[in-house]
Amino acid sequence: PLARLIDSRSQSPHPPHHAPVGPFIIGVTGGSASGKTTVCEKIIHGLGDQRCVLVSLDWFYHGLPDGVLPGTYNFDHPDAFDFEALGSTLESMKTRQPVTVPKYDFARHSRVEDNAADLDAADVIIVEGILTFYDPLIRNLMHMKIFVDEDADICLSRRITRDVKSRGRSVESILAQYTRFVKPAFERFILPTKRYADIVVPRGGDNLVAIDLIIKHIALKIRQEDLRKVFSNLVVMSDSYQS
Ligand code: UZR
Ligand code: MG
Repeated sequence: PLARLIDSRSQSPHPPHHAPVGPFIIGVTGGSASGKTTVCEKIIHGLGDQRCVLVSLDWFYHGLPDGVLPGTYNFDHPDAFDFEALGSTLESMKTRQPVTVPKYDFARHSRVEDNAADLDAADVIIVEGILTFYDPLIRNLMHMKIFVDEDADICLSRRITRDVKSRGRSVESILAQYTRFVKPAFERFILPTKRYADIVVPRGGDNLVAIDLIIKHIALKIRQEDLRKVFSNLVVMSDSYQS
């Protein structure tokens, strides 16, 4: 039995140290205007910016189909998003390749291809949006999942202020869209994905304790990977020395 114990211990549960190390992928979701973007910005700021990149699900809207009026199209339904494009973007980023991502214009309800942006390889990737936990393939790429939980009245009042100021909306159109699409879709598609969360953050960007804990955890993971890289380089060096 002792021999078996030693034997099973010598079989490392980790992949061989020569294997390339992928970035740490974090998913952040929650209702519209729940504070997702703020939580992400605070995490990135806390990590010291350079090694972290934010990918927004908003960039992957298909956009308003031709001939459809903005007030009649459901932007909160999973079909409104190009999950396939997001998935292949993340797959490339996983292997540390630089990628080009589309940008989205909320005032025109369309992608602005000419305005596409390049993202460099990063150690930490944060994927943020209302339905980032919805697609199983994308969800399974994530190492840590955060659900930002905020009361509906706070989300709505924040959304009115934000969308009037920076997305070119009228209060009437925001309220009409809210009752027709945003609230039902939250209950039907977003809230059920809360069960996939590792961490639920109430009070969004104001919850500095939760944000601090998250930052510390990510920083620890990055440090572990750094050590693993140093270690595997040493092993490669000593391998080549022996041969
Ligand atoms: P966040 N949205 C628009 O209003 N117009 C568009 O062209 C595309 C999206 C809204 C969308 C959703 N819904 O609730 C919100 N509506 O953007 C998601 N109605 O963005 O997570 O930043 O709130
Ligand atoms: Mg946002």
